Amino acid sequence: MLAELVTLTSLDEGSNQSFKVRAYEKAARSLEADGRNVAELTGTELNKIDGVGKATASKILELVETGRVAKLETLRAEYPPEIVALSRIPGVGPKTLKIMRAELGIENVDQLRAAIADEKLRSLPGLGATSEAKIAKAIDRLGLTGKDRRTPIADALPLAERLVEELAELPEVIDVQFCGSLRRMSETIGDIDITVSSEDPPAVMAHVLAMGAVDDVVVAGATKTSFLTTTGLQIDVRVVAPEQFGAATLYFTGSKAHNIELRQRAIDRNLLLNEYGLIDTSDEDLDPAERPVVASRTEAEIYAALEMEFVPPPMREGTGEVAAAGGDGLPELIEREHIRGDLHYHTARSGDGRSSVEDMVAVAAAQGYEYLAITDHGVDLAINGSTADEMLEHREHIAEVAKGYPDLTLLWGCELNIGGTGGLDYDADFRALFDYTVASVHSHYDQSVVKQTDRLVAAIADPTVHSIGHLTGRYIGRRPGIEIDYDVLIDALLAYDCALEVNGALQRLDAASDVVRKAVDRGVKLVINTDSHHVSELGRMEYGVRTAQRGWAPKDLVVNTWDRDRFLQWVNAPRG
Ligand code: DGT
Ligand code: CA
Ligand code: CA
Ligand code: ZN
Repeated sequence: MLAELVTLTSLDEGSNQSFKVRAYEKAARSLEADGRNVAELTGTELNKIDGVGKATASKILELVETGRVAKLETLRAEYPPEIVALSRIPGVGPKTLKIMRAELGIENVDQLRAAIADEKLRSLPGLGATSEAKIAKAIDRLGLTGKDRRTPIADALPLAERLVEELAELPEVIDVQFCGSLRRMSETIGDIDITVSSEDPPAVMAHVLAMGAVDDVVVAGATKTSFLTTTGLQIDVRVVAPEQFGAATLYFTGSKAHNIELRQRAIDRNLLLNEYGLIDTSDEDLDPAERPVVASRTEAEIYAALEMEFVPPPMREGTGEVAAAGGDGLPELIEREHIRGDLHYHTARSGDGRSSVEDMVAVAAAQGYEYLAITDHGVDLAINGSTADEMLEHREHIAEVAKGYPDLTLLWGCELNIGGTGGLDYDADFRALFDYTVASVHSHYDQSVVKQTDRLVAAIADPTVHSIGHLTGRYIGRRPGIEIDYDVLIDALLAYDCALEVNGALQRLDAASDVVRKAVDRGVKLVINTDSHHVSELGRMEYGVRTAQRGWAPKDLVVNTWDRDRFLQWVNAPRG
């Protein structure tokens, strides 16, 4: 609720820095840090939380008591999903959007495109031909056209996980799985597909219609319900019989290309594959309803019956995985349980870090990690970075905390900032003191491919750099990130034995899976990290692993699957 208020109030006030917007943001953080169940707090208790004002507290009470918030409803009516989508286009801030709406009547992406084509945007106050061209390019790169509007995975996956959890608790539900592009870990999602197995579909459907996420119902059938959330995202829920669950999840996970190849493989074996099962069609005299079902209960049984290895969902894109799984075999793929440490990890030492060293190390140790690199921001990152003296003090602090964890190797690291032309923080001698570094881009997103590639190569070639973090600096669906010549990049990573990060933050998933696959083909080392800034963010490791799977990453190329000795040998090897 608060996140939505932040978005819509920014649009309403024409600024994301207004007093109200910042108050909502601050309240959201305070409530998260507080940790108690917000729905169980009284008004007095809410007011007592530092950072939660009266107005916010009363909205929370209103939501808990009535399930709605009047102010939010008013804002939603005024700023429908199409307008919110417009505001996510780089270059279209809340202020610009307000002017575009008032002066040109632009209410959606198609109308914005038309205005750009007519060169009308450049005549608005504060805009010009350059910003017009920049917005046009951003629209193209983000694929934001008309009904193809897609939702960033960061907005869809947490919601799907919550819905699946809620459905799993129903006594009538035997099994439940989100499928479709979301299960394949696509970066953007058209709609969410949820498959439920139950003997009592009407009971499940009745519950679905009563769920809090439902805004508008599109289809309310006996075994399928489609609805829209308040943000305009469509969710399809289908209920199937328990013995058909595997066939249904396989079908609805797709991709379409993967399914087509599987069906062909079935036909070659006198079998028929559909959403109900894998069926033996060899006896042509049998009535179709009587044909024997070879497999249908689990996906694993179906793959086995097709004489294939199980294909992990992120790989199911019809790009060679069916041939590999049915032939020479898939690579020994990275799995979450192979991960032995996190190597991009912030603490309150960073301006944007929100948990103490003690707390961050405690949750990492609870994951069973063998090693951990604490990589707070270097001095060049305005506001968030630390001076050399602060970093030296931080080293003592980390060493002190390390005494409590004899089985965990704590590395004093740094997230170096790659400057516009490839420069890094501090001087080379100081950088060399760090046990481990990750270097990443946080600014200068609008340079040419050549300049961006050069700056990355300069960082990779630096002897104090172990890895490159969140490669492009993108925020999926919001900021495209830098453009890179990948062949040159990969050559440099190989030449300097530098690892490429797969950042598990859902807004980033950077390097992207297609880049990971290119790197893997050439044998580039990878590292999968959470880039955590708070104790609640360790679950990102799972998303990073799934993104790496989507890029066909084998376990052995991922340096943070290596045992401590092998890992430290790589870290301490001379480079540059
Ligand atoms: P999305 O929602 O656009 O991000 O992408 P998907 O892959 O989730 O596609 P969606 O929601 O239209 O359908 C879910 C899955 O259902 C899809 O991945 C495969 C399966 N499916 C849907 N339509 C067809 C079809 O015409 N043929 C085949 N073979 N499979 C289909
Ligand atoms: Ca879908
Ligand atoms: Ca669908
Ligand atoms: Zn960073």
